[in-house]
Amino acid sequence: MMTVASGRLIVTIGIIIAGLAIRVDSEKQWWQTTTLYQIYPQSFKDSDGNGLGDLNGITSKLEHLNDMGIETVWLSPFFKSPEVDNGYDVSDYIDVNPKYGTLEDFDNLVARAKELGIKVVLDYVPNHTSTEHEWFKLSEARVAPYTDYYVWHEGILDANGTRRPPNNWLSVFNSGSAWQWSDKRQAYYLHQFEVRQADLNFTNPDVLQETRNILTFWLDRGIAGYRIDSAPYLFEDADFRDEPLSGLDGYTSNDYYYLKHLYTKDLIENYNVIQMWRDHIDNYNSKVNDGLQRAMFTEAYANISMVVLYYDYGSQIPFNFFFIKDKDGVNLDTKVTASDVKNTVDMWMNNMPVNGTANWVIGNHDNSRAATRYGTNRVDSLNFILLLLPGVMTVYNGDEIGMTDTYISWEETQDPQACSTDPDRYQAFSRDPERTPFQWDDSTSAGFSTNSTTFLPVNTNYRTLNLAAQKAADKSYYKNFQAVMRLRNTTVAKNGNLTSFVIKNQIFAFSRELEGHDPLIVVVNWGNTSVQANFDKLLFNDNQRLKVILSNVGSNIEVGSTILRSSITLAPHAALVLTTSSSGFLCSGSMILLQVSCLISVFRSFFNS
Ligand SMILES: *[C@@H]1O[C@H](CO)[C@@H](O)[C@H](O)[C@H]1NC(C)=O
Ligand SMILES: *[C@@H]1O[C@H](CO)[C@@H](O)[C@H](O)[C@H]1NC(C)=O
Ligand SMILES: *[C@@H]1O[C@H](CO)[C@@H](O)[C@H](O)[C@H]1NC(C)=O
Ligand SMILES: *[C@@H]1O[C@H](CO)[C@@H](O)[C@H](O)[C@H]1NC(C)=O
Ligand SMILES: *[C@@H]1O[C@H](CO)[C@@H](O)[C@H](O)[C@H]1NC(C)=O
Ligand SMILES: *[C@@H]1O[C@H](CO)[C@@H](O)[C@H](O)[C@H]1NC(C)=O
Ligand SMILES: *[C@@H]1O[C@H](CO)[C@@H](O)[C@H](O)[C@H]1NC(C)=O
Ligand SMILES: *[C@@H]1O[C@H](CO)[C@@H](O)[C@H](O)[C@H]1NC(C)=O
Ligand SMILES: CC(=O)N[C@H]1CO[C@H](CO)[C@@H](O)[C@@H]1O
Ligand SMILES: [Ca+2]
Ligand SMILES: [Ca+2]
Repeated sequence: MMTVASGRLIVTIGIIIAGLAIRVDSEKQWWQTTTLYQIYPQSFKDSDGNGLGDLNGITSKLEHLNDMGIETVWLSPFFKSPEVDNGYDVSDYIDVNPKYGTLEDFDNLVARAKELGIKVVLDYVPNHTSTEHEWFKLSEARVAPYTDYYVWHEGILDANGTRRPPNNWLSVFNSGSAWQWSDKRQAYYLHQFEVRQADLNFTNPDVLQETRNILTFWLDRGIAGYRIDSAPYLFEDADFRDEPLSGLDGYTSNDYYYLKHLYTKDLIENYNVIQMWRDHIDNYNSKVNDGLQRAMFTEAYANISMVVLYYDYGSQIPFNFFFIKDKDGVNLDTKVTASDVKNTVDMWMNNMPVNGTANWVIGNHDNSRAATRYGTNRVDSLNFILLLLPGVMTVYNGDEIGMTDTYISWEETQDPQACSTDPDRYQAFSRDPERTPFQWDDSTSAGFSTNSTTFLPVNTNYRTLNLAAQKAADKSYYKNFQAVMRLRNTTVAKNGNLTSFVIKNQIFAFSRELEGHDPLIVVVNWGNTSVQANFDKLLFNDNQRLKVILSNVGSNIEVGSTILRSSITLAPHAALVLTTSSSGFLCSGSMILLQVSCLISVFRSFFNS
């Protein structure tokens, strides 16, 4: 008996060692498998007690990324800006807003990130500058070469002598006309966003050269790539044609969605500029030739064909927002079904070009938090699914602990997109609820700041919902997040094929398989009733026993247990990650401690059998 057991044990350990040995580094580039962690500088960590997050605060917390297993950080804008739109109105692209620190602080951040093995990706906001930018002031004064840096138009003179804007274009921020009169220049300038965010003239070669200089400036300071903001809004119709009415209900004539944006969004010319920036970054890579492939991610809220088209114009990762808004622009929320989830995955996989890298986004600074939209009982489901699908995942700071939207009163509201509306409607437009301080622990201001007043209020749930509490708990969203990140760092998660199913209308399940590796299987009950199902049709080996690698918070299914594939009962909102091997994945953690606890569990299973 003892001899048989130890014989099996030696074989098992042999398999574990072989398993580790064949896990060679994949051929893929870092940007094809990375997890992008989005930090919103205002909200992450305040280092000097003024109630606002800053660069030194971020530097002081970079180890949190290591703790999560994340190797790429994307920083939202911290550039010089009068901050009418939280930094998305840049007045100097190559300097740091004193509110967030200095260029030296930025260099320290990059140096610390390098020590920790973290790549830094920056936000580039090309669609407009602040009207306080030097270029704008010079352009307004018609000083060469800045005269044509922006989209100027003298407007139309009516027979009775009144001047009006050249057309009916509306601002994205629901504040009416997208044109603003300048007395100084005696002309209108275009602002697709806030009135103090003037659109640049992208047909002007001098402007294009400026954009390349900006990219070079930060590449020289050690960054690994860019996330390009608002790609669809660069160009507008050269003939300034009026846009037709959208016919959508519930919008007044000042609201952006009152019109159908045929001439101000998604113009094909935008794509050529994206290609130009990609070429610029590639040239930079060739020139520096240090083995790092700097990359470009692009933001475009558009329909699937317009989004995947960015792949053909050099964007390595055009963000996939279809887990936020469906193809009709409607937010995905608690009402989502297993079929909706499968269709969302399939739509991307089927439309992406063959050389494309898939990617998934579940939250960001512009949308209600994932835990609020989908319900807090779906936090683990979303993380298991999205972190184990092929390709790149973007995680918005705070989503790793399941932070929820914060109620912000009309008086406290800061987002210009909401301030331009009224006390009855602002909540539908405000992006403040997802921008409140990160909840580190249960101390003053959730450990975000020593100041008890912060730029936006801390969510009142911070005493129980915070990182420290989730680290201390036996099981938590955060611990599951860490564990799924470890699984994500395996060859099968990076290179395995994908097969997905809807079972009994309410289960979404998929497998990732690769010859010579244990498969990964994700099973999620998307419904609110308990369900029993047979998983035989999941395409992988015919092993009848499945090992539970992860289960959702509150699950009655224990990690490490074995369940029968032919009959699995899933509680409402249950989420599991499974494999067919008896021990492989449980032993795949890179930390010695894990290996030890794993061997103990292997021992246990032998003495139990
Ligand atoms: C605390 O933060 C508020 C803004 O949130 C600021 O007005 C105040 O000056 C800060 N206090 C200190 C001591 O910096
Ligand atoms: C990923 O796994 C490799 C070994 O395969 C290890 O060297 C590396 O540290 C892991 N990365 C993370 C972020 O855990
Ligand atoms: C001038 O004429 C336009 C129509 O051409 C009209 O909309 C506008 O109200 C008129 N303005 C004045 C001051 O009469
Ligand atoms: C944009 O700049 C070009 C010159 O480079 C100029 O010909 C064109 O008129 C400008 N467009 C606008 C709308 O100002
Ligand atoms: C996507 O948008 C483009 C440009 O707005 C439009 O021409 C095209 O018909 C749309 N395609 C789909 C599938 O909606
Ligand atoms: C994919 O291939 C097409 C056609 O060869 C090319 O234009 C495009 O740049 C490639 N995409 C990426 C992301 O490299
Ligand atoms: C996925 O890979 C596994 C293992 O290599 C293979 O058995 C299976 O047929 C593949 N499935 C698909 C859909 O290609
Ligand atoms: C359960 O889901 C169904 C179908 O989506 C829905 O109609 C029902 O209201 C939900 N019940 C509860 C208690 O959430
Ligand atoms: C899609 C979108 O609106 N993106 C950004 C474009 O710029 C505005 C104004 O600066 C930002 O608020 C948006 O997030
Ligand atoms: Ca600060
Ligand atoms: Ca524009």
